[in-house]
Amino acid sequence: MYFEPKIETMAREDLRRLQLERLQATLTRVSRNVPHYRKRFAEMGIDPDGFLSLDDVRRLPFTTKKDLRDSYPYGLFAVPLRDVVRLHASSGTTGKPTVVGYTRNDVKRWAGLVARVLTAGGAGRDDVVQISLGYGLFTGGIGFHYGAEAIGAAVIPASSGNTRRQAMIMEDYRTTTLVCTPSYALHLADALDELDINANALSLRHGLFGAETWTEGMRAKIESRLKVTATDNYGLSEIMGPGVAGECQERGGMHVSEDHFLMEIVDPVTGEPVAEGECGELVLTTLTKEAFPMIRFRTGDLTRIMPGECPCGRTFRRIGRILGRTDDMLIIRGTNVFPSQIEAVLLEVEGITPHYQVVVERQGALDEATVEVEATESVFLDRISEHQNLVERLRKRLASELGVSFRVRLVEPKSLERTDGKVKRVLDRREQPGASCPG
Ligand code: DLL
Repeated sequence: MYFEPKIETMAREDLRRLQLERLQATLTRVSRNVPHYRKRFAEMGIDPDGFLSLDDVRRLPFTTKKDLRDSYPYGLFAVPLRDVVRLHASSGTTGKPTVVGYTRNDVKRWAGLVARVLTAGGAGRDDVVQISLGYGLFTGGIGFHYGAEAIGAAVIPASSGNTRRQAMIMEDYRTTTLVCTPSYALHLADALDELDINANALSLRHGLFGAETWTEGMRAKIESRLKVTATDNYGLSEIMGPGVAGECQERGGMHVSEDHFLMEIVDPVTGEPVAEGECGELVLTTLTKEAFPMIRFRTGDLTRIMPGECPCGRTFRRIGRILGRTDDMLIIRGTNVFPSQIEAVLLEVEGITPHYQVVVERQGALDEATVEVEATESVFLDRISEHQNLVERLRKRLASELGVSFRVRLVEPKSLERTDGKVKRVLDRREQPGASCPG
């Protein structure tokens, strides 16, 4: 099922033509209306009318989080505030968050793009969609809400938190589609167990998850505990919010709505394009945004373009699972480690949850990394000697599988700090390390 069949299956050459037209219009607009881009284009001798091929995008300057922070709050807006109908902000765990704006047209297009990923994820007008993502400045809740209304589903704006109540709602309202972060999906599964609600007796069929990194192991766990097909969904507030890319039922990567976003994968260090299919940093240019257009935004997210065509018939290319963030890769005593590799190990050990955080510090000349992981309720109530056994087992397992010795600390269930439902995976208290892809 497609939300917009003609567009989602359009021929690649038609798509490229459309992208070029839209890129030209965007460049003209930003050079006219956004002083930051006008200045950068002038410095680099870029004439927006001289763009005749999509490959020319490489001549354009990158936009970084620093550019956004320097323009806080409204400096990069391309329309006057009177044309803005909505403001959101990035979660911004460090420093000032980023404020993003939407015109009436932007809000409408956004709903359409989220409607596409919801449809791809299996939802339709007969569904009861429970949105258990935070409503507020975070784009997750409201973003999915408008998309779910656009497909005509019955929407439950549950927001995040009050998990036991959510589990009851899920049973009583006969929710068929759940939208939340993957870690919250597991919390909901725990709450169902606590309430003695059998997932088999629920009406759940599909789950759309995203907003944080997760692994195939976590997908398998969610699918078996909640009895859903679990699809991955990607987006970021700087570009729009959810709806930038989402998996279809094939679950082989997330289709990027390329008619609205131009994607590149670059080497995070040199900024040069990587070879076809290789992992690198995702860079996005918006092609239709009115209030907050972005030129070559460095997302910081590491992924790759999946090879081949998708059997679902969509012609939009797919990106693979987000493998980590350029700023989350750890180099512990010379070995590169990504949080997702740690998560894969945690999933195999009984008594702990996959909710964790890695704290890295420099002790003298050496790096010390501590994995803080939330224990399950029952383990947390156990005797201290049991904790020590578990910590020791986990430490050995991490050392043998990742080649790095971590300290391990068990913490109380649900105690790691969450922003918009997401745990910040890495707290690096050293100077910032460089970044590259895993493996
Ligand atoms: O997290 C938007 C969103 C909401 C996407 C709900 C999907 C579902 P931000 O708060 O601006 O926006 O955070 C964006 O979250 O740069 C990634 O690092 C991470 N992220 C988003 N989706 C995924 C995903 C929303 N599917 C940042 N897998 C991005 C891994 C993700 N990381």
